[in-house]
Amino acid sequence: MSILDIRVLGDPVLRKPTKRVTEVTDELRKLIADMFETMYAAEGIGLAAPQVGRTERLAIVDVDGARFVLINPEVLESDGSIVWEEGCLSVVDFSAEVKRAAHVLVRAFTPDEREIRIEAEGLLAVALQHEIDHLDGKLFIDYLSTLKRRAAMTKWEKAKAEYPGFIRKVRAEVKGEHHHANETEM
Ligand code: K1U
Ligand code: ZN
Repeated sequence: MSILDIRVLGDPVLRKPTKRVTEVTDELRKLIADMFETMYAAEGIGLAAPQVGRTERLAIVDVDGARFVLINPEVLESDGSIVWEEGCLSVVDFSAEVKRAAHVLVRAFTPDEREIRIEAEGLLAVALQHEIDHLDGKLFIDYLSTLKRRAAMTKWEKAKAEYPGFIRKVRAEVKGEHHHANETEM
């Protein structure tokens, strides 16, 4: 398995609608395994294919051990509203409150091509909506007021120099590792 580079705000791939998956190939299974490794290394609870530069309608989530691979997911039903402080692995060092549906019913396919329906509330509902938005080229900052969005973009203008080519490198976390000043990083 490999840790993939994460694409950050400004990369056009994050704004492209994705293409439905028509066949689960070995290459797609490898992508799913790599996405899990990347998500865990980045300490996320979800990851969508465009975030690793891909155009398939595919995302993964793991909220408190509720782990799902979502192939061609769609929200079938939604109701109520909930406000949650969201972050995004592609919008580094920024979080904001977003209003979403409180309950969702999501339909998706698994890698063994079974149809699943996920009824969710709380953080799982928020994460599912966040990931499905990624597959439609939408980011959580799109929901912010003009003022808050401008503040986010101003912060990002300064930070983006750290991500040449809109690429965020994710390092594997090594257990028991300590960082010391003047130590050479390999
Ligand atoms: O798609 C992504 O960018 C992943 C994103 C999903 C998400 C988190 C919180 C609310 C909505 C969607 C993240 O995992 S960001 C990491 C993070 O902020 C977080 C990690 C653990 C618990 C809660 C949030
Ligand atoms: Zn995100």
